[in-house]
Amino acid sequence: MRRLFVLLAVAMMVVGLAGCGASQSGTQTGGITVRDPWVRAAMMNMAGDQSGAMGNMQQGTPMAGMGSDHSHGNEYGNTAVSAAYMVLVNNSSAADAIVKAESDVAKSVELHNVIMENNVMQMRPVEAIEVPANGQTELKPGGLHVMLIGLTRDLKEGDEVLIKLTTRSGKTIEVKAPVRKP
Ligand SMILES: [Cu+2]
Repeated sequence: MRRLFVLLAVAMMVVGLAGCGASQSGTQTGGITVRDPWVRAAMMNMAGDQSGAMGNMQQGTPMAGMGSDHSHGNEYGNTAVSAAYMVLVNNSSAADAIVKAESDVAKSVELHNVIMENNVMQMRPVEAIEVPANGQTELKPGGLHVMLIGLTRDLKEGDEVLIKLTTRSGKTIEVKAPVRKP
């Protein structure tokens, strides 16, 4: 009887160690993790609103808007837009990248960067957001961001937005990002 207990205890230790080893190698090859995600608060346009005032308001004032990714009302017209920001951390020794983003709060989700062209800040879709080996990439206002185009609901301060990221290495990362005012 006593021998059985000893055997059981040994068996459990072995299983425990094996489990531990498995999860350790899992994080080593795990690549990208996300830190400090947040989404810019924004309101949906009201259906049938002809004035465009709502559209302008959500761009945030003042419109001079250096540092705002969304000072280009013409590009998306009255389509309500927002953006998600975060720090992508790569703890592995292999470079990786985010190649796709999805969320149910927007009809379309794109990876964007902000560039200067003719002294005007403009957003451009990018195919991937690179994250160097053992390094990090910051998504922040005025730079790289996850663009949410055609909001399906209001994004109010305190809400939580679920964003699904896909890495080039084939992993899916689920991010819960709180909504904040910039
Ligand atoms: Cu953008």
